[in-house]
Amino acid sequence: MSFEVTEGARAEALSPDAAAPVGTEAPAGEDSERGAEPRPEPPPVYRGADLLVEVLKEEGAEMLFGIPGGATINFYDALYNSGIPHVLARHEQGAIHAADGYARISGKVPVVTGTSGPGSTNLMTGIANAWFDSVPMVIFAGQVSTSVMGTDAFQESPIFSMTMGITKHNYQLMRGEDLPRVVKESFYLARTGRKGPVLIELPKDMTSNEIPYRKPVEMRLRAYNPTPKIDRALVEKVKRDLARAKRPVIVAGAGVVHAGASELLRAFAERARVPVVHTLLGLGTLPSDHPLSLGMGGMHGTVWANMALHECDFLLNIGSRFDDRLTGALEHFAPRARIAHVDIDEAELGKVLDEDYPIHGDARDALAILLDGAVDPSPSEEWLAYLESLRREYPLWYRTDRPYLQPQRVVQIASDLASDDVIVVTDVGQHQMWVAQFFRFRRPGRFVTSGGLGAMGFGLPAAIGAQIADRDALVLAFVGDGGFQMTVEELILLREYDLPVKILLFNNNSLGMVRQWQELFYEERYSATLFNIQPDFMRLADAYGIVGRRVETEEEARAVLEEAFRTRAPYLIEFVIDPMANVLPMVPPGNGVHEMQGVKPE
Ligand SMILES: Cc1ncc(C[n+]2csc(CCOP(=O)(O)OP(=O)(O)O)c2C)c(N)n1
Repeated sequence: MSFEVTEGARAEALSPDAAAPVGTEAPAGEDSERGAEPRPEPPPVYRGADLLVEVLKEEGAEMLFGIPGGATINFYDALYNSGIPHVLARHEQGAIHAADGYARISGKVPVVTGTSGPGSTNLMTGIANAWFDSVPMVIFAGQVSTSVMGTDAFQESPIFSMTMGITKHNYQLMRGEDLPRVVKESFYLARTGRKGPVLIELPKDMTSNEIPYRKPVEMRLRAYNPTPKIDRALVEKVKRDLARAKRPVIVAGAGVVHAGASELLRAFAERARVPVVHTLLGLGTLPSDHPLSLGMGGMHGTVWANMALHECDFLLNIGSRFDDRLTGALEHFAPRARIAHVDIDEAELGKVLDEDYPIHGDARDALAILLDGAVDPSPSEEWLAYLESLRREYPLWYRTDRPYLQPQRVVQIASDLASDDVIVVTDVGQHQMWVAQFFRFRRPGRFVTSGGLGAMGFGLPAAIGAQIADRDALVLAFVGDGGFQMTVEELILLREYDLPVKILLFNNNSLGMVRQWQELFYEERYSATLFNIQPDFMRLADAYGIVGRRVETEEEARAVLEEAFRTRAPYLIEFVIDPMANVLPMVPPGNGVHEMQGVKPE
């Protein structure tokens, strides 16, 4: 049998209504034919794979990403008529990063599948990525049948133990009757409390065996409390003490985005007159041009954000986990401040710092209490004026003395031309930091980047997932020439699913971020960071059937971006940038955040 997939044909297939409903009528129970005494109805019996699909539908699973194989073939067979759309990636890493981008933009829980052995191990980076950045997803890792598990059977890998440290929870499904409960618990765990990836190891016989299905009773997970009751008195104390502080600052992290609390954050910051430092994943929680937004803090933060962290006398951290990229050397971090920390995950409290006000709870609940009643503005006008003076004296800058296209300028132009609904995705490296520094974020939850893990190869597939989640948005994928080549195979999905992602490829012919460290801290010993030979990216675009443009000047940059933004087609735009451009300012490793270098042009 052969079939043809026309361009964009699968885009339609991505709509949940496109396919026929699943035909999973349970076989009639044998007992029903005897018909004598009235007995309780026996539960319907399903093939495991059909039951799995049934439960996925009950959970509202709307999107699957993956690649099939022997261990998951029954599952895929059951999916055939299920109506649940499936994105066929070209590498499992691509599938899971796409699911990650989809989850961040849609707010839903995608499903990811990989077959046993290599299919599952290929998912590992994406699982760790979702874990670090608290992204919800349910992962089915195929496994060999229970009868041969532990014998090093073909394509067996110990995925359950391998993923123990990088999942919110994981299950090894060994009994068919547990399947519905385990799947339902997985969705529940993934989407509640601190969100995250939940993995189910799925031996092949779990999908081929017949399984009776009794609807699981209500979710009862001992020792799991996803909605902690916040300590109101403590939050009110924070409010009082913050109002008395002379140099207060708020740190806004991803927890604000996850809680959908950006509006509340903004209202509170404005009423209390407190400036806000953003973590990388907290960018956008206030618009970048809001007068109280200090931009990003930390290793590549702004001077005024970092000095605010260093000189504050009261620091209210909402939904950030005090990552070392934010804090710099801990002994210098906010040395004179009383510190309040709101986190949905109790394990984060006291993990890095001994906080004065550890508050276990949701960012939204905390901000609602802070906003309740009158909010006294803190006496911080002098403090705000001081930070403003730093902003004027040490603005973000880039070199203008070199005959090359400066990447920061490209980010600025793209930011200026973009519409407000823009979704910004990045890969990992220098370009990621240039975007964090120079892009003007307008709305919360529209910045998709690999924060905690820093996984190169994330950008392109995550942009694919983001565009699937919001088909009308302008999606920009900023990638470096190194990371782009790690998941470049997913380019074909742009055409297959009709996704008009604009890829902004920053070509500096190097693994730029590592090269920068070698330049600054290893006496310019460029060990294995310079690319001697590169593919022809324009021919690559051609091979994948998307528009390719090569750009070397600012004028070309503007013209090509204008063209790309008004065209509903995927673009690969290669910016040939200054190979020696660096991300500055920089807090050298081991320093406090106030000890930055490169704060001004030399
Ligand atoms: C999978 C992976 N391998 C290695 C690294 C280490 N690393 C961090 S940034 C970077 C360089 C990235 O180069 P490129 O993608 O070209 O982006 P640029 O820094 O030049 O913007 C490397 C190798 C990483 N973060 N992830």
